[in-house]
Amino acid sequence: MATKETRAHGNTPAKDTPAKPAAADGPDLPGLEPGELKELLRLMILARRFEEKAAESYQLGKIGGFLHLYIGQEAVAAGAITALREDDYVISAYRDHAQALIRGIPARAVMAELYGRADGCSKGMGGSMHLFDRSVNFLGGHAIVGSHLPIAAGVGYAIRYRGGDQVCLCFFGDAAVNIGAFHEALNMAAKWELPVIWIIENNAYGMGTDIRRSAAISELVDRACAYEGTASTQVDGMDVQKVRAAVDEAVRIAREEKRPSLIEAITYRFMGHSMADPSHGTYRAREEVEGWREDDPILSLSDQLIAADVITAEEYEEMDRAVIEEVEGSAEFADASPLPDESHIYDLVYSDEYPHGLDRRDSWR
Ligand SMILES: Cc1ncc(C[n+]2csc(CCOP(=O)(O)OP(=O)(O)O)c2C)c(N)n1
Ligand SMILES: [Mg+2]
Repeated sequence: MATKETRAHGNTPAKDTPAKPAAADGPDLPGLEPGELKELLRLMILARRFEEKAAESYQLGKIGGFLHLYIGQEAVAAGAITALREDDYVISAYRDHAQALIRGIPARAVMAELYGRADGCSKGMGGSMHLFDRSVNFLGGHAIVGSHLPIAAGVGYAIRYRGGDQVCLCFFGDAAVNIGAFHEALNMAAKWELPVIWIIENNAYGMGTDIRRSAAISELVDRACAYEGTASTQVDGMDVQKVRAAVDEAVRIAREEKRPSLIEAITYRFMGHSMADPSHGTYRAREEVEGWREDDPILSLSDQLIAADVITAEEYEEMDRAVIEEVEGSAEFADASPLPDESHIYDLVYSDEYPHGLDRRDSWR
């Protein structure tokens, strides 16, 4: 059963919990302005309310395919993405709704994508796992575990090749650290000194498998030691300010020292692996989930901000109401959006122009 005791960074033996790192391990809190703290809170509420609506729409049969909710993990995306500049890049695995919203894809474009509609950010052809929007440098949404890590290294290489100082923030789950592409990507990023920030969202499970049953290492962050020059830190992923502090520092390292970082955020998903999976009762106990729910990142921050007079309880409720309105509007928008035209089904699969005078191999169509 999970407890939530803290653990120090290092080679501590595996415990029977996905435990949280000690506060003293991370950098100091970032000292954010009240406006920035409120915005962090609003972004996490947006992600939460959006996914609650998406779950409802899924149950009504309006969303097909898989739907992986991020509920519980919001502090990781909010803390990390707000540390970036507009010209930086974000790339993610399939649990990508919060990252897309926080990066700035409008809720209605994300919801329409979940509904498979033409006004979705991927024109209704990608769905939940393939959100994409070049205008905000959000490069997906990738369904194959670990597949986007080499792409992130490629983005880092392109930044360096062009002499820029942007960074690429790459999110992935704990199970991805056992995939070959993880090692290939971290190796090249270290060797070529690429400005990539790798973020392991350690929610303790890959589908129904406890990470301690599949990883031959107890602290996932220690994987970084195999790739010299890669900075590394483990952070409490239920605390948005700590995540922000860790990513602020990684961004500095990427821009100034031109080095990659590996951050392990210890977090937890409150829902099942996907909508097809119960939240507890099979591979994890109800008490474990309830224990982590006590650390809800949204309630923790709102309590803290109300206690510190940064926000009043009324302002918090008003913020929540405004977000719910936005989310409801996004579902109405998605409902009204048309299905993509079938004639465009191959448009985004193959390039229209093949290099070197080659014929399109799909010319039989
Ligand atoms: C290469 C590959 N193998 C298997 C799968 C099936 N699969 C989908 S999600 C998943 C678990 C991944 O867990 P983790 O990386 O911890 O991410 P989380 O779902 O916890 O966010 C697996 C095995 C896949 N998508 N890709
Ligand atoms: Mg996981």
